[in-house]
Amino acid sequence: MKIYSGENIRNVALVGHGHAGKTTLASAMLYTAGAIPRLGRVDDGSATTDYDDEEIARKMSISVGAAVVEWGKAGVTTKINILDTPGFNMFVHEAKMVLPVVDAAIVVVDGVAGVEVVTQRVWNYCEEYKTPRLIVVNRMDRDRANAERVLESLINAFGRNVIPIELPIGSEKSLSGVVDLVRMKAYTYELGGNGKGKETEIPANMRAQVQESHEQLVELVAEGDDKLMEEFFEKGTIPEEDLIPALHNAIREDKLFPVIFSSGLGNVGADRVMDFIIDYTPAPSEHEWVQGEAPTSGNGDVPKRHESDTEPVSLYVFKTVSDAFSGRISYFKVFSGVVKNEAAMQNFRTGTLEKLSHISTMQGKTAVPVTELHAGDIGAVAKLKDTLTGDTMGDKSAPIQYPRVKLPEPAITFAIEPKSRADEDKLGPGIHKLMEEDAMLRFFRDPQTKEFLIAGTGQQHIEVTVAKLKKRYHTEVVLKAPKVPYRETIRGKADVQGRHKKQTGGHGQYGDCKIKMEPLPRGGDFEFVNDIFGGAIPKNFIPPVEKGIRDAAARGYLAGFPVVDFRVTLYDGSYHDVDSNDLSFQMAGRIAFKKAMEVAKPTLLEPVMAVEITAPDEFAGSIMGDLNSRRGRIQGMDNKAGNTIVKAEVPMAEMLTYGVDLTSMTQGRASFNMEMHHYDAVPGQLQEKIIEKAKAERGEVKEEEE
Ligand SMILES: Nc1nc2c(ncn2[C@@H]2O[C@H](COP(=O)(O)OP(=O)(O)OP(=O)(O)O)[C@@H](O)[C@H]2O)c(=O)[nH]1
Ligand SMILES: [Mg+2]
Repeated sequence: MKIYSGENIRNVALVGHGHAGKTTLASAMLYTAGAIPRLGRVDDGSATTDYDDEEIARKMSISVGAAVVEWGKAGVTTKINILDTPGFNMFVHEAKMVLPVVDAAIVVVDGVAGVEVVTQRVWNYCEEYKTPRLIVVNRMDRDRANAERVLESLINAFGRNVIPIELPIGSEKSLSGVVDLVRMKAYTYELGGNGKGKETEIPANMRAQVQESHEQLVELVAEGDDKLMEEFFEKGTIPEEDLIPALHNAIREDKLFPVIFSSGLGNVGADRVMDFIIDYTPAPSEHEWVQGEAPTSGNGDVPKRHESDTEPVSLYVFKTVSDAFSGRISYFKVFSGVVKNEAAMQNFRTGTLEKLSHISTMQGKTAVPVTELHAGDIGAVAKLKDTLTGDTMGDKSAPIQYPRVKLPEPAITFAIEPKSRADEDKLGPGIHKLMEEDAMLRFFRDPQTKEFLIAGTGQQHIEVTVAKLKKRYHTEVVLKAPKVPYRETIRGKADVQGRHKKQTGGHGQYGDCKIKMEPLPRGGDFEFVNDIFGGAIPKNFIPPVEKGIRDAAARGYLAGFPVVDFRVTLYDGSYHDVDSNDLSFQMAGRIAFKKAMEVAKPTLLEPVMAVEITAPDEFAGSIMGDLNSRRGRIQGMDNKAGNTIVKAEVPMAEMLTYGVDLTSMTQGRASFNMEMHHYDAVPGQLQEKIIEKAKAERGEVKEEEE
């Protein structure tokens, strides 16, 4: 592969709703540019960017795939790095994770469905990152594909700055090409052909419409620019050589969002997508600078870099793959300087010096070796020692950390059990490898039940993880019902004495404490107040009392869940010169805690989730009704472009299978986001049931005698 520098590089992310055809469009670009010998298909597992076993099995993208084309235009070859992102709602955070490294997002929309739930979601991500957008209305060859209707849904959702710069010629099975509204030329294709458009005359029956659309475009572009406006008024039009740079600037500044049309599978218009990327999306060298996350030196200045070869070298790792054979592969963006093969660089998080042996450009799963990568380019390297996604590396003398992408907390938790002893040994290491490549995966042990827990974005996410564990690490597991992390607390007060006394030949044991217990507000956790005067308990025995209480609280009172949000005040006690020791006072603390719980009106708390559901308006009623039956509290409703957005707070216990239920209720046309919000008391009539169930589950773990 040739070496490219800033002005001849473009980095784009294909983003959008699941099934819009992003992966297929990537294949069409690769095939048309001659990077692959035939157009790879998602349906037979041959698409370049969906190469993982799970992606092939499920016929959908699960993580970001990288590909590259070298596309010649007007005698100059440009390297376009394409990052193909998943559109399924449980994996769409992958799209957010690459926005900081691309110069533009190609928002792919289905020619039949128009704007869908995830289209809106990725659009919001782009707003957050101020990512320039080019909209591709794809699958225009499908039955019922309709350019006009889709344009309307786009303008409805994203405003009147959405403007077509192409119109399709024909539609459905008779889709035969596109008209370029900037250059006023037509390009025709053979459906399923080599993808190279043939320049022809604009069809006579389209001329009036094309002229009108051209004028609308010119007017909108001129609107943002006084000089162009004058020119437009004088001449009634703007010449191509002024229009293209003006459009380029408006797109870079997020003032305009141009729309073009294609069929990835039919290979119509993919060449135009590449032309438009080169003409209209900014080159890395055009960005003013890239800012670091926080100061790295004592003077408090936040470091920043131009995306230029002459700056100190720095790169940002945006993706990690744990390959069972080649080990860890780190995908990175060079934000400044030139990265040479074999270079040594410092990881600014760990301080480790890493050697970048064999840098490459990724073509799907294939690493294409390169000798160097310049500022603005994207590449990959294998076998870094301890560099993870989100890390920044570079020249030791010029530290910087680029901002990491913020993601929500996982929404669903399962208990995970190894099938055999051998599986048990492999489980931890296997999952930890998977966590390196999957930012939304969590793995931990329940301190109460000692069970292994696995958390992720939803049921399918966890299922994919289980399948990867089996395939890559030959580890088999059983998933069990997700656990709700209940807590216990008190509603009343107590004033009790805890005395531990034992006389068994030789040294005895003696500890005695008096405590008051009272509730704290939610989130208050635990407070211990020492109110001992005059040495009723010697100083060194006070921490043991606290420890005894903490230990007992962690093991719960009602049903074995940790007790939280309470204050204990130790105010009196007594001791024995010979028999008192740490252990005796710990025991006294435990006894006092139990006695206090008996009278302080213990109760259960449950986690409540903040949920945001987006669905076509027609489902609003059934979604609200369903949330009511789940003890949900509606916090608000909003309407946007034919979608209803419902915000609610719902107990976690009622949401364990929500992803599956919502999918069947709406035929997969809704999406939701869920985050832990707060703890709230469990209604009285439910408490008994939960306590009984928890006790039954813990049956074999008998409390040790005290
Ligand atoms: N008719 C038609 N079908 C297409 C076109 N592009 C893709 N498809 C089909 O639509 C389905 C989804 O295509 P993908 O390329 O996997 O869509 P995607 O946007 O990558 O989907 P996710 O990875 O799940 O987000 C596949 O069955 C494709 O063969 C197209 O232009 N026309
Ligand atoms: Mg895909």
